[in-house]
Amino acid sequence: MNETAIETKEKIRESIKRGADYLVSIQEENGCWQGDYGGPMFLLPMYIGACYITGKETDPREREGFIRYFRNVQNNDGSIGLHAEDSGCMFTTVLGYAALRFLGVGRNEPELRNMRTWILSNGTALGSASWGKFFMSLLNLYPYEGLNPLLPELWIISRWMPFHPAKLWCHARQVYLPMAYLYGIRARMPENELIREIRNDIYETDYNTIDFMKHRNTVAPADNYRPYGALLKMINRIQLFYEKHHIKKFRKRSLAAVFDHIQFEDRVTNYIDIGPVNSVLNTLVHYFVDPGGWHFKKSHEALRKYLFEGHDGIKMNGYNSTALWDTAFAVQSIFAAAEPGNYERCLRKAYDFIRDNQVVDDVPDNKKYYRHPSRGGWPFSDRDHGWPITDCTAEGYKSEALIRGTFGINDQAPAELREAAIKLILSFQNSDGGWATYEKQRGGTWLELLNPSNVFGDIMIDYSYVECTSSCIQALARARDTYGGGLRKGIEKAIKRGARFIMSRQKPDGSFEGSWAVCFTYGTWFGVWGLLDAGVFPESPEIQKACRFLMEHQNDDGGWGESHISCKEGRWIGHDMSQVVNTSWALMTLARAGRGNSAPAEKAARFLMEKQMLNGDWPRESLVGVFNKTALINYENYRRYFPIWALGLYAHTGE
Ligand code: LAN
Repeated sequence: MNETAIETKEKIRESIKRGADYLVSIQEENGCWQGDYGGPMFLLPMYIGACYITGKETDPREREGFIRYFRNVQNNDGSIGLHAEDSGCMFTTVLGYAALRFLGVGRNEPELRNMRTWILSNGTALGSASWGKFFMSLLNLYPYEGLNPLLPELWIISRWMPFHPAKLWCHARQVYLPMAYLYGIRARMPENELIREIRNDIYETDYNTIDFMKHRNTVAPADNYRPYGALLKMINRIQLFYEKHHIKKFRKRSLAAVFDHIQFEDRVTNYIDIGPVNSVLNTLVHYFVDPGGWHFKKSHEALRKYLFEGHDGIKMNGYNSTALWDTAFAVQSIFAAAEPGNYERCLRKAYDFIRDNQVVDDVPDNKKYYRHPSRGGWPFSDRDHGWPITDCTAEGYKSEALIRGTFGINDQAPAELREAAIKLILSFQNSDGGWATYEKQRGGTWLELLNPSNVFGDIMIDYSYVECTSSCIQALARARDTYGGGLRKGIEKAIKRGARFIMSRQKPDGSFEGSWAVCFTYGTWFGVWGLLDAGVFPESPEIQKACRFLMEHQNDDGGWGESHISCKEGRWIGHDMSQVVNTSWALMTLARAGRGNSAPAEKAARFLMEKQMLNGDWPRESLVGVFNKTALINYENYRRYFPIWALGLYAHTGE
């Protein structure tokens, strides 16, 4: 080894140590890592709107934090985007405007003036995406006749109908559930002076003269990522006809069934609910049913768990936390990069957190409430939330196994629970060989034609994803040798089918499109690692092609950078700057695919080291998390563990 090579090795070791030390320093008392999960800009206005409707005062410090957040995220033209880095969106700008007024910001403050100008010059609140219109109806800023129906009756039709809610992606199902209830009872707050004033501000003409019926399908261009199709329009006309003539007895029964499902979801998630949107809406359901009641009180308390003070103000996070996901990756990065013995205390604590947050029971009556079994799974956040996810289960399993194996931990956690995790993963595999997120794919892909959200793509059913499939393969590959007999055979078969699914998703240019982060560097990382763990050789054409794709997109500075528009458009679109996280994924891929000694890998490692700050952290750059094609979300810790993971793999290449 020549002198510069030795020097570089030393530098990498030093950089990894600083990075790992920093990462360890921000581990929480209970052993987890977690961080800011803001980004989507429709959440905080919904929270503030819910407080306004229910008469819950916000405390002054919090109010300052909320206002600071909006000010930091607002665009120069006055608008607010669907997410923090997006250009203007009517849905979020109108709800943001109302929220700021509820918080007491004066009508004549410059940021509100700018917002009004933007709203009026972009087609007014009439063009808001459907969830915006729905929320405006609750706030009495938009009348119910201007909405397409959200029938509660759908919840009591035969389970075998191809559009039964049980077939939907659980997030869509759980959002449209309380919406159906609130629609069914036409829930809305009473009109008051401020509401009348806001109405005046967000429409061009007098509120009482607008024919809202005619605007059911009006969508501002900025909100129209998935335009209403002909089939959906026709179905909406049928629903409207039904709504006009609906039978009262039937409605009553439907509402009772819907309410039962809502209460179930609250009960099994400790009122946290699967996500922020249904958490807000379920809270409102309880308020309208019984404003002084226990359920409202518990719901509102749980809602506050979503609030988070970040660098830019106080926001509503996209989940109750990122704890399990962050902890699983932080652990794996430390293993890849450092001598685990040096971090034993930290890793043992992480182990306790992971073990204590595995889901140990199925929810009661799971079939009745359309829930897949849960026992053995891991959630994205914690056990209180309790909805297991395929890839979180896989990453939880992998990270737990690493720590347990290394330190010979022999605690109370029964081996049977680990086996349950593997069996659960097997039970989640789809017929196409891939894995979806929370459930197996249930409905047909045609249901996407009925996507009524305007702003999101791919929300109607749970699809197989390269990322989820790869994580599951990785966990199964790790578990394989532990078991014999039928289970082992099942694992082997599942891995093969999973690998075939991943191959089927490779694009002609060698890349894999990611769905849960930006975008092709993320997808390609998962695609390649999944194939490698399934036993595909690094020399195979699939892996070689994927590496070539990455190398073709490397920037001169050694880094990679992708714009979030890649996710919207499904093709590579470069960022104007290389990004630490994209670069880490690319380097992680190359290093494991046998390219760790290549010049591109070396340049990438240099790029990462140069970007590192003195305290061992890396600078905050563009948001990289994404969901449903259009919405960015912040993974605060990605820039902390992925670089050390990448540098670690790079440093150990050829050892
Ligand atoms: C998440 C968070 C975690 C994420 C990963 C585990 C990282 C991913 O690999 C699979 C998908 C999943 C589970 C995921 C799906 C979409 C979620 C739930 C979110 C991005 C967090 C918030 C988002 C949810 C849909 C937000 C509410 C908006 C709707 C359109 C319902």
